[in-house]
Order: sequence, then C-alpha cells, then structure tokens
Amino acid sequence: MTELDDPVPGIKAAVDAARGQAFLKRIASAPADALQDVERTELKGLLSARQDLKAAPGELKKELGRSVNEALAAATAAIAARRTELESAERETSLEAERLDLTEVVGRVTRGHRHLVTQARDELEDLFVGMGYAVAEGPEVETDWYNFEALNMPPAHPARSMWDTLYVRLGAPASTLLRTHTSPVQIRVMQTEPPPIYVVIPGRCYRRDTPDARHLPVFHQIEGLVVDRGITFGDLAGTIEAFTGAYFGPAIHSRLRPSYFPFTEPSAEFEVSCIFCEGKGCRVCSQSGWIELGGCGMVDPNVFTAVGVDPEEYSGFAFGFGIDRCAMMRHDVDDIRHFIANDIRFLEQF
Ligand code: FA5
Repeated sequence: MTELDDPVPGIKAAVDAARGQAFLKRIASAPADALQDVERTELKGLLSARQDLKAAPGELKKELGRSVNEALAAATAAIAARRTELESAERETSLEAERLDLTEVVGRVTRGHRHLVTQARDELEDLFVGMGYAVAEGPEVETDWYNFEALNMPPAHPARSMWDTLYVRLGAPASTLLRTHTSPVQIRVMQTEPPPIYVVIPGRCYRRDTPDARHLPVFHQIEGLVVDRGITFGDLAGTIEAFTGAYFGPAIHSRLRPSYFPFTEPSAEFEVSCIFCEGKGCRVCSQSGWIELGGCGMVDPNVFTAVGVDPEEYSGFAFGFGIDRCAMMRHDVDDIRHFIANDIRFLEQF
C-alpha cells in the first residue's frame, strides 16, 4: 500500500477488512466469547479509523468517511444478528434442560390419576345412579336466599350460626356468599322440575372452619333429595342403610340419632359403625363404635312452600354428608389435610 492509496495510515486497511466477506463470515459463525473479541478489536479499529479521518484532506475525508460508516454499519448489524442467534440458542438449551415431565416420578414413569376425593365422588354418584337417582349440580357462589332463607332460615334466625359463612363483596352487604352446604341446590332442583324427584348433588362447600384433622375450609358434600307421594322416614333410613353397606361393605351399618336442621322435620344425624373397629369401640370412634357422617331428615313443609310444592300432596327426605370424610373412613386416612397437601407419596397410594 502506497502513501497515495492510504493517505491516513490504517484507514483503508480497516475499511477493507470490515467490508471483506471473510470478516462478516467470521462474525456469522463466532461463538459468544469470540464475538466479544471481534467487537473489542475490529469494531474498535473501525471507530479509531474514523477518528484518524479528521486528519485527511477535504474530498478524501468525505469519501473515506462514507466507506468507514458503511463498514461500521455492516459490522454492527452482523454482530447484533449473531448475538440474537446465540441468545435464542441458549434459551432453547436451558428450556430443554429445565423441562418438567409431570408424569415422571422418581426413577420411573407413571400416568397421573384422579384424586382420591374425586374417586370417592365418582363412586358415590355411581352408587346412587344405580339406585335410580339423577345427578345435579349448582353454583358454589350463592345468594343468601338459596343458602339460608329458602331453607327455612329467615334473616337473623339463630340456626344460621351452625354454619361459619364466608361472604363475597357483591350486591347488598351479606347478600352473596360461598355456599356452606349443598342444600341450596335442593331448592334449585325443586324450582326447575316437578316431583317425583330422586336426585343426588355432589359439590364443593366453604366454611370459615380452621383446618384440623377432620375439618377443611373447602370440602365436599353429597346431598340427596327425594320428593314423591307417600315418602316416609322408613324410606330415608332404608336408603342410608343401603348406601352404607354398598360403599363401606356389608359389615358396616348405619343408625340415625335425633338432631336438628331448620330445613328438615324430624331431623337426624346419621352415623355408620366405626370402620376401624367394626363397631366394637376404639380410639377413633371415642369407644362409641359409631362415626358421624352427615345430617338428614324429612323435608320441612315450609321448604316445600318456598318452592311451590304442595306439602299436602308430596313428602320427601333429604340428606347431606361429607365426601372427604367418606374417603377418609374407607381408606383409613387419619387426617383430612393429607388431601390438600399435594404430597405425591400420599396421592400415589390411591
Ligand atoms: C349440613 O351441612 C346439612 N346441609 C346436611 C343436611 C342435608 C341435613 C339435608 C339435612 C338434610 P352439617 O353441617 O352437619 O350439615 O355437615 C354435613 C357433613 O359435612 C358433616 O357431617 C361432615 O361430614 C361434612 N363437613 C362439614 N363441615 C366440614 C368441614 N369443615 N370439613 C370437612 N367436612 C365437613
């Protein structure tokens, strides 16, 4: 290179190098650390070449300046494109490495399955469907009218305190709530279909209950409702006994103990013989031989009146019990909180 070709020493060489295919090719295949080197050395070279240009004479300065700028732009764009390429490749690799296989359980591959409470719900539904019942569902967010008032509990009725209620900020104060039981769906069913009614209603319920071995603030109930001509308390007792034997096995029996619910009259708690000692008496059943599972009774005439069913013509019974409690008893689970702990060692046993 002569003095004439390169009036400002180094500029032409730098521009030629930056424009040269070899240089751009080097960028296109450079690994991350090499890219940094290129940026540090070559790009810096071009930048300082631009500085040197200040010393060049007028016309030449203009011409060389354009060349340097073009070379700089080409090199910068090539470096940016390569950097984007490297970053996305790196992201791919780390995503692949962190991919979580939800079906993989330490050392072996297995499929997931329904939660034990869902299995219990499905089994209970099947059992009642086998006895001629239909299955219905209702909303988990309810109005005060369905959850309490239509069930014979007007505002300020003391029986409301049997349920620790969670209200939702919607509409008038304390008018909307998370249902405390599945009983409001009795009302919805009777409003939409005329008797005869044979229905079970499974679903989630909410109460302001502190979690302990037998309580959760979110749990599941299955409600039963029968409305027909000539239904008696004997039909209720027989139905409970049939369900008990079918779900827990022939060694387990049921009994009804007088109780109170505002929406049934007479009302009863129903108990099943303790599955752990088969009724002999043990620590779990407090030596009584019986474990309480739910409430039941004959539908109160006031409830029939609230939904326009004639209590002179029809009678009926209703019951409601805990699905989680059923699953606990049937599978010997000593603490209801296991159901929501999400510990795979517990869940995979069922
Ligand atoms: C009721 O909820 C009535 N609706 C039942 C009923 C229906 C009576 C129809 C008459 C006619 P109770 O509050 O006792 O009743 O609840 C029934 C069952 O739900 C309990 O026996 C228990 O098995 C289950 N249960 C109640 N609270 C919880 C809780 N916090 N955690 C788990 N299970 C619960």
